[in-house]
Amino acid sequence: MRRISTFTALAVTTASLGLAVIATPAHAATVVVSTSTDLSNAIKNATAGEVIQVRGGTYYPTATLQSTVNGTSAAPVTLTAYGSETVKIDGSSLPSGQWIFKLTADYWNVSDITFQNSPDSAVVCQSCTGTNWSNIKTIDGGDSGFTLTGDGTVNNTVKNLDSYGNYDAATHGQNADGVAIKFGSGTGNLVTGARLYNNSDDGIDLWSFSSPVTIEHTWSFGNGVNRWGDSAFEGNGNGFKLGGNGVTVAHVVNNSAAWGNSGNGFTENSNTGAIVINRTTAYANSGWGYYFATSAARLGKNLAVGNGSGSVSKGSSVVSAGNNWDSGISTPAFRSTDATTTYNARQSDGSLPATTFLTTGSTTIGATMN
Ligand SMILES: [Ca+2]
Ligand SMILES: [Ca+2]
Repeated sequence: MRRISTFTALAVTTASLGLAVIATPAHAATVVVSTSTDLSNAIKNATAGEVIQVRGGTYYPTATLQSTVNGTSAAPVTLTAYGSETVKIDGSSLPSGQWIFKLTADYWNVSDITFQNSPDSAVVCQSCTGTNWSNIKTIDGGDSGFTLTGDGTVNNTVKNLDSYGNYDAATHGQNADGVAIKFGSGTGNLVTGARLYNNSDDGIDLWSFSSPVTIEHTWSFGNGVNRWGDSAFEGNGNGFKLGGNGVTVAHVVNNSAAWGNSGNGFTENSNTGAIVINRTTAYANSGWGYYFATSAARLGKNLAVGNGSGSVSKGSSVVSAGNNWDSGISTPAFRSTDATTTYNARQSDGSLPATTFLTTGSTTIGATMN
């Protein structure tokens, strides 16, 4: 582990000149790690303002990487790949039931790292404030890929996450979501640019999270399909599962799409709140495109095509306007229904790959698929 501190260098220089030596602040260091042990220690012993850079390669930690060290808004802790190198942290050597990475901390920026093959959840941020996650992958784990949970979950941003292939074998797929923001509270949480697919349970699940979450520019597809030959498979397969456990909360979903899920594209899941859903598309899900039977959802300018149970199930408290199931609204044609390009590599800035899939050119209805 190599530590570089500009403050240390300054202290040495002033000492050699016979000047008063100022105590070296314990921050502003950069730490470069290239072994699992050093990675674990760097995370556990991080200090506010520190930058942890991980050299390229695949790491196999033997215990959960975790920290309770807080950064600050002005001096966050940074955990990221070294330069443009490819970093994978693999949970194959962890004991069963362990997570790869757990933060119970505030103000961390984590970017450009793949967390794969976790025996349980891959990444869990518990009661975190002000964390930023960008260009992270959480894949092929034994429970949900990426989780925010606990009270005091405030102002966290998850940007350009890929979360796929997660499956809880012991419980027959009933739990592993792409993103789980569950069992907690706190405002200002945002998921943007996510691709959540081929997970055994839901794409994103907001079960029992009692403050509004905002989701935008997110694709959720192919979830809840039994891809594991599990004869007792129990995955739910909702693209966007926007409630649960009796919580009433006005989550917001903008410009996002759900397709090919085994359940509903977008569902209240018993949340009776004023959920806001605008400019989204639900295509070829096995259940309803939009299931809002008991909520006071505001559904605007959404596009539902080819869903097994139908376009929308809406109760009397739903406000519905400008959607293609509303009277006088036409259904624009898709430029493509071939989803192949949605699996492509992301663009150089980390945004979703370019695609014509489910685009229509409409400026008034449906997701823009970017
Ligand atoms: Ca489930
Ligand atoms: Ca779920």
